[in-house]
Amino acid sequence: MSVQNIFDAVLDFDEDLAVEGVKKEIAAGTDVSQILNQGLIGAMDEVGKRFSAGDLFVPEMLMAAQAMKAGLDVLKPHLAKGDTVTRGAVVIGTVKGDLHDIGKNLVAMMLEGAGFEVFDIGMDVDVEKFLATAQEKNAGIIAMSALLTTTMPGMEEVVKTIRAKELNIKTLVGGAPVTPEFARKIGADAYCEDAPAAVEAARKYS
Ligand code: B1M
Repeated sequence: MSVQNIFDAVLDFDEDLAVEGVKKEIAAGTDVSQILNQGLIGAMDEVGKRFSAGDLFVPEMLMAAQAMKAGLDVLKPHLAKGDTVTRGAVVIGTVKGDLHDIGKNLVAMMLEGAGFEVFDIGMDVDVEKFLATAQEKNAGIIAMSALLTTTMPGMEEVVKTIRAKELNIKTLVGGAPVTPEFARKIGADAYCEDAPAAVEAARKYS
């Protein structure tokens, strides 16, 4: 076993092997930040690249993210402050009235896999909950998902409230009906077509 095996396990979508690999490396005394950054995060970076290149599709990306998450759960208790890349905190949710969460969950897992501290506040999230959580968790980024044309205005409400309160929080928006034009029109900081794009945008603002 080596950190490379963990990387390979994630890319093979093998949850059990990813968990086994992380356990073995911890037992062998391998630097936990190496397990995290080269094994788990490195693999998710590669998954993002392959998805963007059209070599991987959503179901595979979900399976890889699940393998990464299983490995990360084993590693988490061993992570001391300073081991993580700590790219910053992100609050993510599906906007008010919207109960679609598959894409949002995928984005959350990819962000976590990229080293962000992710606070997933679920579906049907109103503006107050987005802002209260971001302030409580000291998150610089709010990521919003909408799958219904009727719920997209919820994104604008969040962006407007952030502006009105002059808060230093960046807004990322995504979801099937969301377009770059809509994101621009409501004044969101970034439109994210898919999960790797969300990771890229979050990196830009962290
Ligand atoms: Co619904 N649904 N649904 N649905 N559903 C759609 C969205 C719809 C397009 C189907 C259709 O009619 N063709 C349509 C919306 C039409 C519209 O408004 N334009 C629709 C409808 C109408 C409805 C109901 C109103 C149906 C009804 O009850 N009459 C109802 C609404 C409930 C509600 O939300 N209040 C409803 C209910 C449901 C289910 C509960 C049955 C289920 C959701 C289960 C769940 O999520 N837990 C469901 C599903 C599964 C779908 C479809 C089939 C699939 C959505 C999905 O998960 N895609 C969908 C049709 C479709 O999209 N083909 C449909 C896979 C997922 C990985 O992709 O979410 O696009 P996606 O995420 C992508 C990107 O968009 C992006 O990254 C992801 C990965 O690449 N992304 C982000 C997403 N969020 C992001 C956030 C970011 C960044 C990127 O943050 C920065």
